[in-house]
Amino acid sequence: MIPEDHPRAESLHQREKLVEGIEKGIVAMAGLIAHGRGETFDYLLGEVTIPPAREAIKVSAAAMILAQRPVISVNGNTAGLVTKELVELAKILKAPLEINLFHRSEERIENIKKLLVINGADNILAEDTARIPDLSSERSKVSKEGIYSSDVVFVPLEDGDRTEALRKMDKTVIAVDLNPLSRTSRTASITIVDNITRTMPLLIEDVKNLKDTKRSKLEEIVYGFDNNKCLQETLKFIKDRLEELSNKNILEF
Ligand code: PTJ
Repeated sequence: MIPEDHPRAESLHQREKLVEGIEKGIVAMAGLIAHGRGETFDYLLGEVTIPPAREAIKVSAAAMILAQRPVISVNGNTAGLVTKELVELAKILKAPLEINLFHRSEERIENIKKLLVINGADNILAEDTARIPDLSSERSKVSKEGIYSSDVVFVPLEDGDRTEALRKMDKTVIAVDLNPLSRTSRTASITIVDNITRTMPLLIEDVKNLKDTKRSKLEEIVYGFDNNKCLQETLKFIKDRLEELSNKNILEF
């Protein structure tokens, strides 16, 4: 039991969800290591959604609304951390949830599918009916109706290889990654440098708010975005924050 008044209660809850996810055969063992890396970067951000990420979330919402065939890619960590939110986003966008695992196993795919169904999902893809070209990992196995023929793919906690391969297929790739230096962050079309647990509610809110906005206005939002600039601003935010903290008494952090 985590005491609610524990100063790091939220972070501990996330760890607990992932450990439970391992026990239920949803999260891969490597998912714990990936989460630990994410936590480190989250400390540098101050565990808040910083302005460049907030902008990238709004741009992502606009891009997903404009999409002809948006797809939400689900892996073990996202299924373990933000199940309900993934299902809600899929419903508002009328988009499929495609289970696509790096450490692929039929058993884990089935467990994730069941979890999504229990949480109300009615459009789940997990078939291995097409291949992403130029990608040797298990993640190249995708559904022909889903990721393969999508125009916009939402890929939280992704590996760089697939992001690059999806970009080569001319898709708009939206990544959520706490590490602004990862290859995923650098190769995605839109990178949200934020914790997936904070991003999902904001993304859902933005999709709801922008859903009835004119296409020309949404296009303006998307085409005005520069991912390189967004990552530069993120690094500058971290640099300025560390500089500010380095002049403070450590007990005031
Ligand atoms: O379930 P599977 O088999 O598909 O495997 C999922 C993982 C996450 C294990 C797999 O995709 C993987 O190994 O990913 P990587 O290459 O370690 O990349 C994960 C990235 O996500 C890292 O750059 C982390 O910093 C970042 N990350 C981890 N936790 C979070 C996060 N980003 C946002 N929110 C988080 N909670």
